[in-house]
Amino acid sequence: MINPDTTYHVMGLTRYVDDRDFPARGLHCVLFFSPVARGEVRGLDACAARKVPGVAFILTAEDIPGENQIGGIIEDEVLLAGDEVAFAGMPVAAVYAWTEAAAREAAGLIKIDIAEDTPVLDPREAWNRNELIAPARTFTLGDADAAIAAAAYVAEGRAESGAQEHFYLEGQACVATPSEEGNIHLSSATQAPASVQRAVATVCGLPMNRIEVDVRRLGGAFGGKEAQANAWACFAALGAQKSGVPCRMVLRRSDDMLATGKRHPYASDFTLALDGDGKFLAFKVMYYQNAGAAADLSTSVLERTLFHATASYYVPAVHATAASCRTNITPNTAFRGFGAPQAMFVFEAAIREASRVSGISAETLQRKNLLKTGDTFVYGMAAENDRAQRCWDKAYTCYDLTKRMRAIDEVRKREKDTGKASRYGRGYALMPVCFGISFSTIFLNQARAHIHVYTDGSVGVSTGAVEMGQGVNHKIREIVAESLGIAPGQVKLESTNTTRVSNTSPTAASSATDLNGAAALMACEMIKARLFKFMAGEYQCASRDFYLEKGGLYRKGSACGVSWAELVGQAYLSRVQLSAEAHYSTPDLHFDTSVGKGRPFAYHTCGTAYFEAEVDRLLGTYRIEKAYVVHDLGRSINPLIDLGQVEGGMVQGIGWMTMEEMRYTDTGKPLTATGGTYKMPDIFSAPLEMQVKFLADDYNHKAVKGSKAVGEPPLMYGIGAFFAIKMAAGCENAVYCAPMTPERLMGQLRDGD
Ligand code: MTE
Ligand code: QUE
Ligand code: MOS
Repeated sequence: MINPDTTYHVMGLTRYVDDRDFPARGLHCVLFFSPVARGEVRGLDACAARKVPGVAFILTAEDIPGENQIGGIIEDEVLLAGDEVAFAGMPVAAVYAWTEAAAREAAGLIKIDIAEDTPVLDPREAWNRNELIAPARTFTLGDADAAIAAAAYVAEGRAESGAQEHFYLEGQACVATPSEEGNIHLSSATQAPASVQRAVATVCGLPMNRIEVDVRRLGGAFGGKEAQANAWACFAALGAQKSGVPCRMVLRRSDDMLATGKRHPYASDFTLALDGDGKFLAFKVMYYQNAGAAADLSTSVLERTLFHATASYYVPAVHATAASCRTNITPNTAFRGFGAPQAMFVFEAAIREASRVSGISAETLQRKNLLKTGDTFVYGMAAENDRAQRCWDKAYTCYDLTKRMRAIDEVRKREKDTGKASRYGRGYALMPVCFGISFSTIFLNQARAHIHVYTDGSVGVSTGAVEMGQGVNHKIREIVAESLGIAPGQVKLESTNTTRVSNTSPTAASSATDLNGAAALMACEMIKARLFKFMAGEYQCASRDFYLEKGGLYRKGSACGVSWAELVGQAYLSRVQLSAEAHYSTPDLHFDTSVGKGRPFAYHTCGTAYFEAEVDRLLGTYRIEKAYVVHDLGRSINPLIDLGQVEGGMVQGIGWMTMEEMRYTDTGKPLTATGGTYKMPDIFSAPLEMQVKFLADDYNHKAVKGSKAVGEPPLMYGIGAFFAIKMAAGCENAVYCAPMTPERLMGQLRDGD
């Protein structure tokens, strides 16, 4: 079943926010950003800028009619800087002009006088100065210190992972159109229309019912448009509100990369204790999260880090502490995996360190401690099945892993014995993933769907889900089509619109199909119940005897000779309601933040990846040769879409671990905030051979139609690439610093000489 969206993308017919015609009588907004990472603003000179022909007006903090506040979880983020700047790239003034070129020219003429302060860039330094977004949090299980004291082996070390730019192909964008009554319609590239609605209402000083946010689709988001689409929508709305004409705010790539947050870099200290057989006894960890200059979603990201502290393994005693540290870089934000990848990297580093200390191979330690049914996580929930182990074992049999690894081991041993290392080295790594599905913020686990059946039998579906390339629209289309027994082509997925479906959660946490698909299915059931009741009256029989299939009505195994369109037409003439709205909320979720225990996830998505890498030890360059995956998807709604998610997520994870690097000067100015200086993974950096197999025959009772969420978990497979490269290079040291760029690898290879 081919996703029709894909066809439009390939043909170049898909229209994103900035592809629609924008009226000549409309304003373009370009921002003036702080050139300095930290300091006090002494003066702003916009005289020359105002004189540029075509400039309509320039707004600064004091011109905001509502509140100058866009913080979501914590109200600590201003839209426009006032007396202080907190990161290079912080918006200071918004220029509105009749052409984008005029606005950009004017923004370039603005002068700012800042008393520069020394920025804090390192999260450990922020911690030492007690510059925190919120108090540190600790999750515990058992007595970690006692277990460490009694252990046969204790591995201690540090691990660091870097930032990651979302690099959605469609940049941040919003077009705001005012109406004569002072209402504002926004066409926004956001994962969170309700959040844009709330932010715009706050900044414009209007009630939420006057703001309509519409989202057709996004050209990629990956978490980067979850909280951070709000600011740009606010700038467009402010322009429209003040001028009464449409206003367009589209960030060019370099402004987007300068001003938007990335994946949070983390620095961590870990201790992993084992018994003589390699069973994990205790894990102690401290995470220093580089939150940037404002909270954004950092505290929620941090919580997901704590939830995934022990990754896919059972550890009976855990002490995990985490702090969101305030630094002078862009506020970091959601990125596929939402804090879990950072935690899993630390744990995998701890396993390699434990392997060095104990002499037991990493994959022996991994398999020995992999989660099995009944094992408790640090948050008190127990593993409900053995699918983590089944994926691991299936990877071994499907891909003949033992043989592959022994072949590489033999070469390595020969090199060691003879003392002659060849220029090219090979290595491998296994990477299991177990990712909790649901928003850990319980109230967000809700969704609504609104379905209209039109009198010709065609169907329109509105939900809170935002299509960003992950295929949620097509999955919901298939759910609805199957429920109504009609062809997917008869089902239209409407834009995501706050006026049609309100108070929606962001499309995030991999849960859009789980939540919105379930709501859509419920709405279908409501309409079907009414249709069957109506037909039961006509046929003088029980409504439960009916079902819909192949475009028609069936009763007790035989066709009634009434097509779907005829059924709908008759029901309409008899005044049967043909629309329904349903609300779904994930059952049985609870979490007590005061003790850090509960059931925050409906279920877990698991799998195992195996990587082989080859390193050129002279140049420090490498290739990921093989990536073999066994992934548990329950009963997939659309295996082709899910395969795309697994492959795409994994390659994105490999990029994060191996090549993507954000660098700053000592004064906090980004050095890599352009497409030309930031190295992105591309088709040449994808594994030369990629195979993905699904764990068959597993109906997941915790999600719609037995499926499992797929969006984020595969990204974490990419962590395996780091360790495969490390092994291939022969760098058996205690340095666990990602990304493993060729420069860094070359440095390590030279130091080893
Ligand atoms: N896939 C594509 N093509 N583009 C995206 O932006 N975002 C990812 C993932 N897959 C993304 C993607 C992220 S971060 C999430 S949370 C999920 O999709 C969100 O969609 P879902 O809940 O429908 O899986
Ligand atoms: C996973 C997620 C999110 C999350 C929790 C998860 C997420 C998100 C939020 C969130 C939390 C509090 C808020 C809010 C959003 O929590 O994406 O607006 O007030 O946005 O476990 O992906
Ligand atoms: Mo995804 S990081 O939850 O948008």
